[in-house]
Amino acid sequence: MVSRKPHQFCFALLMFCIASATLSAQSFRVQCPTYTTLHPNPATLPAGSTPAPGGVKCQQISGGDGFATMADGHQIFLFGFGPLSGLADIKNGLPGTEPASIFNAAFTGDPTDAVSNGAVGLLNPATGLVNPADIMNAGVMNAESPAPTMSIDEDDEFFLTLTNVGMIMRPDLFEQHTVHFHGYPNASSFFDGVPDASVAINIGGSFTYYYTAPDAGTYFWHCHIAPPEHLQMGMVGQLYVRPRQNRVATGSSLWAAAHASNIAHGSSNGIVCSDLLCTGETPLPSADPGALRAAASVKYAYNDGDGSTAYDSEYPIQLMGFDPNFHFVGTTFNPEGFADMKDKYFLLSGRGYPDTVNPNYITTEAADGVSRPSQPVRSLITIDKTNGVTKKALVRISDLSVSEFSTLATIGIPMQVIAINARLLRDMAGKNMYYKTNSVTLGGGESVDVLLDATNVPTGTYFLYTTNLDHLSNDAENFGGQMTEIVVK
Ligand SMILES: [Cu+2]
Repeated sequence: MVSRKPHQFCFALLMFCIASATLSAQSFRVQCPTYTTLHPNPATLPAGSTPAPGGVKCQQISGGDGFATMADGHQIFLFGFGPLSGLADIKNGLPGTEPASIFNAAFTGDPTDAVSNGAVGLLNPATGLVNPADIMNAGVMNAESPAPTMSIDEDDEFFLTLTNVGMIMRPDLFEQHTVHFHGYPNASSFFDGVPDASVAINIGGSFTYYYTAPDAGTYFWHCHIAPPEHLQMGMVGQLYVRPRQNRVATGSSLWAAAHASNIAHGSSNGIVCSDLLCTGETPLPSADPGALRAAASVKYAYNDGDGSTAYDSEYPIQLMGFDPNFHFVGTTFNPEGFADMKDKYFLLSGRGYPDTVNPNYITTEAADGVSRPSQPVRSLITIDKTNGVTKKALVRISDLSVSEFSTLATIGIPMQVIAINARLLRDMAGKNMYYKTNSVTLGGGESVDVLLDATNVPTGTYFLYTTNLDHLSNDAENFGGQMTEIVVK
């Protein structure tokens, strides 16, 4: 553990004064409408019309700083994002994205206990007004690694509010932050988070990003202010969109669901799909539609039309790394050499082995003496052959490392690659181009979806690990880094 220094308390006090002054000049707000033009109140629809598929989802995050604990016990300073809604789900390692009804119910309790999923400090859902004191109490030093996970379903509208609470350990910095959905089919650059072409969020301000969800897939997100610095310092998170095919009823085909969706969006024959919510191609009808829904527990990675991306459980895993020297100078007011950056902690979703298989969230005591959830995402993969229908696990691998390429490999369980960079591997004739391998290599800004199929695999514990052997370490120590376990039972 790093000992806490008296000067840290002085910084904290100074930052609090600055933050208070800033707060009086600006305002925090959230935006999470229950109904929208695309998702109107069903009670107001003309008789006989079908409600639009999907719904309104919301999430609020803080942009600020915090600490995380590495597998060797070292505390590392973060510029990062923390949860201001969905706290209970995030503490359980899940996405913090909630339907409007839950988000608008407002948060109850102590943020460090994370017992409810409502929006912190929300005073009035109609006006979006929040209590700034609640936001600061919850948001200061609550940065997590990775940043809060987001997950939406195709046809959803997503309202994401970023609130910049300032970096209390670095009161000399007046850092803006943004949210950039990498590789995402955004309707407008305004919500793309690239500051040169859009807006950036100042300390004491909030901004609500708006997204539709046209294409299922595994994406990821990060801050786009001084990317080498803010990404290295921890402002990276996971994002995925679940396909329409999950909503297909047993015994019916995705074709029928797409048909109904198109009718609901104004098509007279149910085939033309030209609005915002239907930019993806409609899959061909399956030869055996009933097989698409073997059980209610089965989900799909993509709109495959043939059930080939079905799985029982999913595990988002983000490849990333920290350079402790860079983080040290980042908290000690020294200049950072971007070109000298070299990761020494190699992480799966903010943790090095054996922390990757820790079934609990990991907390870190910050400079104010309060322990907060710091690394909530577990990477222990479990495939239950007894109760599973498909006996497959979907691993959504994304890479947001700033300095390294990484290879992830398995022994004993082949990986079937079904998609790269949120695109199903399928040729123009509709044939699957999936392939089996025992390793995938990703650079920063790439994602791969793989299915682990345990059908013919004996029960036991297997490993998902990097074959970059220097990445199997926690800084100086051996036996750590980018590795996790796959339990087949
Ligand atoms: Cu940032």
